[in-house]
Order: sequence, then structure tokens, then C-alpha cells
Amino acid sequence: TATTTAGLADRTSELLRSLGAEPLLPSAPNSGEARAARSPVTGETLGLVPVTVTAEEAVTAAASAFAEWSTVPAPVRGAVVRELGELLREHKSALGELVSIEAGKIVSEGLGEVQEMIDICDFGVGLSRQLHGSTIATERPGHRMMEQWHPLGVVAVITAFNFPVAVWSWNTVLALVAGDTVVWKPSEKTPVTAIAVQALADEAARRAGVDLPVTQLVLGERDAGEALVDDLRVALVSATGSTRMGREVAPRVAARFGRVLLELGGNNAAIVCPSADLDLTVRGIVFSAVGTAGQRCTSLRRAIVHESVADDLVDRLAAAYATLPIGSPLDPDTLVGPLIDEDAYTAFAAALDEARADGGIVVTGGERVDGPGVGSADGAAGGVYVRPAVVRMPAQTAVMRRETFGPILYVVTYTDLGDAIAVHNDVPQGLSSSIFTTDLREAERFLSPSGSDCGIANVNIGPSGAEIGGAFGGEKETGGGRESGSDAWKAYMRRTTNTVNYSSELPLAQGVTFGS
Ligand code: UN1
Repeated sequence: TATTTAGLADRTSELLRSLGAEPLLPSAPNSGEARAARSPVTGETLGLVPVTVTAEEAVTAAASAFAEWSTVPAPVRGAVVRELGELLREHKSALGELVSIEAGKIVSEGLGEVQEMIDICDFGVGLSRQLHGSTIATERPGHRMMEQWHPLGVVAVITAFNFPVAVWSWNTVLALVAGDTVVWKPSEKTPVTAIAVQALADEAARRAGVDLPVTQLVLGERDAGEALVDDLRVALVSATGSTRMGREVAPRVAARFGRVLLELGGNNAAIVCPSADLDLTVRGIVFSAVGTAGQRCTSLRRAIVHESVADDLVDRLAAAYATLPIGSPLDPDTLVGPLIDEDAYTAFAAALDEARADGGIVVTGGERVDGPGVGSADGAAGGVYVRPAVVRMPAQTAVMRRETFGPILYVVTYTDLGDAIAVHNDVPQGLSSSIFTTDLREAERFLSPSGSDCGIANVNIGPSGAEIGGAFGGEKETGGGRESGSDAWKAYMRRTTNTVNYSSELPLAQGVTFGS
């Protein structure tokens, strides 16, 4: 409705100020090169994004800060992360609202994203007193062998629009605790939340008494990202985004022997077995397929359903989809917010056309609907709103093997679980997956080496909405990286193996003798 979205530009400035950041520059006709920030809620311009440092300048500062930061004891480094966590708690509602305004997430998901940041900060503070290496048995008497983990260097963090702040935090928190310094290049579509988060990170460092540019923000286009990718001083490029982007980034970083951590496309499925609890399954599917308007890398895109329950499940899904409130994500009752932009709609519509041409039947949804801001006084073009679609497909055709970043759920049926798992794995991506069953054998088979080939495999919950405590990422075209919890921190450090001789002899390994 118009009332909940009136004055998004003013509201954005207000929120930025409350977060300790400079407001955007007002839009002016002669603004030259400056880029406009835009809200997908109404399509309106939020203001002009100020020019920040260049990638080159940021890396120079980050490299010199690293020399000092890497010598600060890890538990002391953790203090910055603790302060960041406190600031995020304090400003959760403001930052969550900004995420809703700029990325179009519904209120609960905007807040949830900030909570995910708080959670990784808590994890990082604990981690700052861990970062443990092993002591390993050595074959030589009077010797000790161990490994240590040392800071790696400058980390470039390249993030996508759909998790404009949480993905930065998974990377940055681990990198800071690891003793690295960070240069962040956010999506061109979400500069405002990045400005806000950078202000909080600066304040956290100040509160922790750290006077070094340990985290920096580079706002720019593709060339800024390329500069980071090609800079020899950048030890690790952690990039989240499309498989197409990863395909360009990975070989360029490899050519200079840098490291990459890639978190690329997903094409996540749910297998629904005859014994599934269908009430729970419907809720799990709807959240994963429709949440964030299908724009998570973990969104559910394919349901592989046993033929005996397929009609019943699809009926229930259609009924649930019919009641979904679509509209302004700032309205607390909304469950489906906008797509990020017009290009996203083009991809959504093209995928549905292709599915129909393949013999798919759109059971529900697929239409474009008016959102808030259409025809409003400020002349905003309006956001891009669609009804989430469920499409029954005769088989897993090409369109299903592609990631379309929008709320389309394809449904195919199966007879034999082995075939279902084969269909499940027969896509180029390998991020997240799920099975709905109450049969222990089916569940364990799905989690076994001959089950799901994804980095994340769940039972009786959908593929999206992972907690930060686990390692996050996937295989194949998803890129192989792991971020966030478990031992993902190791990607941000370098391992050194040390052998210490505390004897007065010099025995050589492998029994080699050399002279006397
Ligand atoms: C993403 O879409 O890039 O598991 C990340 C989830 C979220 C993160 C998604 N915790 O759905």
C-alpha cells in the first residue's frame, strides 16, 4: 500500500544516519557519473551513492594494515567482532528495515539476515580463542611435529544482492578473527546496506581500539571486482554470485596462484517420499520455494515426488500458494516481496515459457501483479511483483537444470527412490537438498555417499534457511567453497607444518642416511 512505502528515500537517509553512516546524496539532474541506489519495493530512486575509494587504494591500505593486524593476538582480534555483534544487536531493526528497502526482503527475513550476522559474530568471538592446529606423531625420536594456522593476507569479499549483509559477515568475521584484512565489493544493486554495515564495522573497530583499516568498502561496477580478482596482493577472493561470475573469477585467480572461495548457483531439490508427513512437507516446501521470492541460492526449485502422493501434494501446494500475501515487503503481513529488478522478471517469464513448451503445466501462479508505488505521485515505475509458480513437468528438462532466480517450483514424479536420487543429482549445481520422509532407510540413504551430492543435505526441512554453525556451500558448479561455521575458518588462514628437534641427534626421516 502507498502509506507503507511513502518516502523510501527519506526513510533510507534516516536509517543510514541512525546507523552512523552518511546519508545518500540527493538525486540531481546533473549528477554525472554518480550511481543511483534503487528500491525494488517501488522502483524508486533512494539517492545517489557516494564515491568511495578505488579497489587499488583499498588493497594498498588493507595490505599495510595486514602487516600489523596479523601480529595482534587472535583473542584480541575477536574484540572487534564482539563489538560488531553488540552494534548489530543494538541496530537490528534499522539494518533489517534497510535490507527490506534495498533488497526487497519481507520484514522477518530482513531481520533474520541481521540475526544471521549476530550469530556469526558470536561464533567468531568463540573462534578467536580456538584456531587450533594439531600435534602429529613423528617417526623421529626427540622430535615434535605440529601445525599452526597463520593469518593469510588481504581477503576480497564479493557479495550478491540477495543476502546483501549476511554473506559479508560470514566472510569478514572469520577473516578478521583469522588476522586477515578485508576489502568488500558488494553487488551494484545493494550499495546502501553495504554503506550502513561498513559504518558499523568502522565503529566496532573504533570501540575495540583498533586504528587500522581492517575492513573497507569499494563501491563500484564490474571493473572494481576485476581489479580485486587480479590484484596479486589479494590472497583470497571469496565470491558469492552466479556460476557465470565464478567461471570468470576462478581461472583468473588461479592464474596468479591466489585462492578462491566460491559460493555460486544452486538448484536445490526436495524428494518427497510416500511416508512423508504432508502437512509438514507443504510448509517446508512453501517456505523454501517462496521465501525471499525464490531469490536465495538455497531456494527450493525442484520437487521430486513419489507418484502415489504427487496429486495430493500439488493440490495442497496450490491451496497454500493461493493464500500467499504478495506485496510490499515492509508490510508485516506480506510473505512474498518483489523480484530485484526487471531482468529478474524477464528470466522468470522466459523460464515459464520454456517449461510450457517442454510440456509443463503451470498449476498455479506465474502472473505479474501490481505492487505498491504503481502510479504513485513520485512517478516510480513500480516494483516487480509476481505470483509464485508451481509447474508440473513431464520430466526434468533443460529449464529445470538451470537456476532461475525467482519463485518457480518444478514438480516431477518418481516411482523408485534410486531413480529419484539420480534425477536429484542430475543437475550441474550442488548446493543444498532435502528429503521428506519418515522412513529411516530412505533418509539415511539420501544422506549417504550414494545419496545427495550436495554440500547441504537435510531431512524433513527444506533446503534453505541454514544456521551459521554448519559449513555453508556446495559442490560442482556451486564452486566447492565452504563459508560460515564448522572449520570453514581454515580457508582464511595458511597452515604451517613445523618439526622441532629437541634432541642432540639428527635422525633423518624415511631412514635416510647422509654421510656419517
Ligand atoms: C544465499 O542465498 O546466498 O541457508 C545464502 C540460507 C541462508 C543463506 C542463503 N542462511 O538460506
